[in-house]
Formats: sequence, C-alpha cells, structure tokens
Amino acid sequence: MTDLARPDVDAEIDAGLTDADADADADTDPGPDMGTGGADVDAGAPDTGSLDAGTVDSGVDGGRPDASPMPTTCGNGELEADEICDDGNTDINDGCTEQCLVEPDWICLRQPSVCVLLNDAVFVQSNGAFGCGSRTGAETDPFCSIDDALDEKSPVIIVRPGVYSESLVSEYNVVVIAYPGAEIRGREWSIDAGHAEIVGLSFVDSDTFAVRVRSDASLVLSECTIRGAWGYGVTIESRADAMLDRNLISENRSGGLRVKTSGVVEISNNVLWANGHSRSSFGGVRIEEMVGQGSRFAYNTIVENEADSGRAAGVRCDRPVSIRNSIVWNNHSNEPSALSGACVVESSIVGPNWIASGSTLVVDPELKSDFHLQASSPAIDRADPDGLESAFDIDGESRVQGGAPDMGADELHQ
Ligand SMILES: [Ca+2]
Ligand SMILES: [Ca+2]
Ligand SMILES: [Ca+2]
Ligand SMILES: [Ca+2]
Repeated sequence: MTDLARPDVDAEIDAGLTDADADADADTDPGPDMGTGGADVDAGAPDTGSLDAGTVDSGVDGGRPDASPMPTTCGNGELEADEICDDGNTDINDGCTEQCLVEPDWICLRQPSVCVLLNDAVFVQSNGAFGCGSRTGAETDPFCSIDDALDEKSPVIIVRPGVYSESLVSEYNVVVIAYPGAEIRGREWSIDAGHAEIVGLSFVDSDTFAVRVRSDASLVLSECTIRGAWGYGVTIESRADAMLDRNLISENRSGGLRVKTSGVVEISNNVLWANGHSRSSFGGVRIEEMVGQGSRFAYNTIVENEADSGRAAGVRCDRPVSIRNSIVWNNHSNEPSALSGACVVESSIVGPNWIASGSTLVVDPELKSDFHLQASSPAIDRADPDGLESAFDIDGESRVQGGAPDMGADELHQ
C-alpha cells in the first residue's frame, strides 16, 4: 500500500522515520502521516490521527494512550473516533478511503457512509423566508424545495436540515440523501415510476400515507423515520419492488406498513412501534400480498401496535409469510395480539399471548424504552444466522456481535 499523493493529516513532521508501509514519509514532509500509516512509531512527535497500532511511542497520540487496543476499525461501517467516513469497506475510488477519509470531490453522509460524487448531486435547503428564485442546486446555490430538484430530474439530491412541507411524486431514478434534521411535514411522497432510494429523511404527520411506491416503481428506504401519518406509514402496492432497512415507523394511525404487491419486498432491521388504533384493520404490519421470489421479512422489532378487535396488531398476514429473527411483543387489539394465523414464525420472540414452538420463544424480550436490547435480553445471539443478508443493525452497527446475530432490529453493541 502506498500513500502516493495522499496528504497527511496532522501538522507534525515525521522526524525522519519511515513507516512500515511501502512508501516513505519523506522524512520531513510538511504534513503528517495518516496516523495509521504503519505499525511503527512516530518518533515522539505528537500526532492527531488515529492510534499507532498499539505500539508505544514517546509522544502523545491525540490524547489517547498508545498500546491500548485499537478502538477503530475502518471498513466496519461504524463512524468511530477520527473517522471522517466509513462506508463499510476498504475500497478506494468510492468516496471513502481505506483510511476512512473522504476522497476529493465526494460527499459522504450517514452511518455506514453513503458517498456520492459532488458533480452528480444537487443540494436542497429549505428557505421559505427568502422565497425561491431560479437556483442551480449547486452547493452554494441550493434549491429551496425538493420538488424543484425532482423537476430538474436531478439524479442525486442532498437534503439539508429543515422542514419541507411539500407533496412529492418521483418518476425517474433518483437517490435522496438527507442530513439529520431534514423532515417532510404534513405531506407525502409517492414513487410512481423509476427507482427511488431515500436515505435518512423524516416524514412527520402526513395527512395521508407518508411514503407510497406503486406500479412498476421500486424503492429503497433506509434510515428514515416515518411518524404520525394519518393513513399508512408506508404502503407498497401493485407490482412495486421495495427494500425497507433500518427505519423507525411509529404512530401512524391506519397502520405502520402495508404490503400488497406482486414485486419483491425485503423488510429488515426496522422498528415498528405504536402504529394503528382501536379500530384500524392492522397495527404494525399488514402483508396482503408479498409473493415475489426472494421476498423476506427478518430482524424487525414490532412492539405496542394496536388494531381493531380480532385483528392481529403486530403482523397481519393475509397469506403465508415467513417472519424470521424478529421480536413481536406487546401488541394489542382488545387483548394481546401478535400475529395472524397465516404468518409463519421462525427464530423469533412472539407474545405475550403465543405458544412457543421450535425456534420461537415466548419470553419478555427485555427492551429499553427506545426498543434497543437490554444487556440481559433473551434475544441476544438467538437469531438464526442462515441467510444473513444484513451487515448492519438499525443503528448502523455491525450486525453480528458476540458470536451470533440478535433477534429484532437492534444488535447489542459489545
Ligand atoms: Ca469504523
Ligand atoms: Ca470505500
Ligand atoms: Ca449478537
Ligand atoms: Ca445496536
């Protein structure tokens, strides 16, 4: 591995020592080494980069002791100390380097990092106070509505923090990446054609559904919050394909997630909490049709949803659907009501009114108030790792910790 033209990151010189990697640090180069350049010592010069691979030097490494276990792993997807990005790999030329630095001309957001070329992207910044004239969408001249960016058929839209009260329809291939604090309020997004990938956006208090995908369109929805819709939180219809991963879907009045499609649907690592009400036809999830080859429903936490008397308040399956590696707990119609009969449950915690069988446990999952696992939870290490496709849990943390995956949306961080 060579550093080639890559700049150093600390302000120190390297005092004449070479790193253990193939390149030299040019003895007195004006910049630092990466702090991770090699397993050798830094000759006593303080650096501000990462730790020195556990070797002791006489200096100070950013205030942290040497010879302690390396606390960061570039490529594990988790943003740790001194990592500017972590896209879950150690490849370069994808925006985030093997040393977890953002490459020139890229922008990386979220965890694990999603990186896009700045040249491909337009920016949106809610700016109602100033109105919206003609904008280019450049970083310094952002659109002030998402709709303006969609009108331009921008392939990549970066949404800055703010409230967006706009009803949106997308009909072409688009990637939307939101900063934390970007929120669509009181309105909805319908994906009617093309492929939409929406990352990190919040949908709050929609007066109908919050997100819908239909016809032959497809949707990837991840790291989004869908809360307080008057109708369904998310609805997947007709022939649409959809992948929902690592979302929080809560307090949507007609139910959290409705699936009725002949397309392929993957639903994993989501929390569905407090959806539905005492007369809704379901609470957390209703699967009317999910027949596409490769569809799956796994690693979801479905708690405290409510439905009409006699309806399954956790997951309502209108036809046989496998519910795997999930937690379905404390959902109510007029009595505890987890799953309907057509749901085929495997390697999950279900209850409290349920009959344990095979890999299904009926036991309090011991969740915290934010639906993460307590350290004593019986869900820990009890999921079936067969067919584990998800590398990350709802927090963007590595999915398998402690030897086996945990049931539900959260993997306990160890
Ligand atoms: Ca990392
Ligand atoms: Ca990379
Ligand atoms: Ca585990
Ligand atoms: Ca976690």
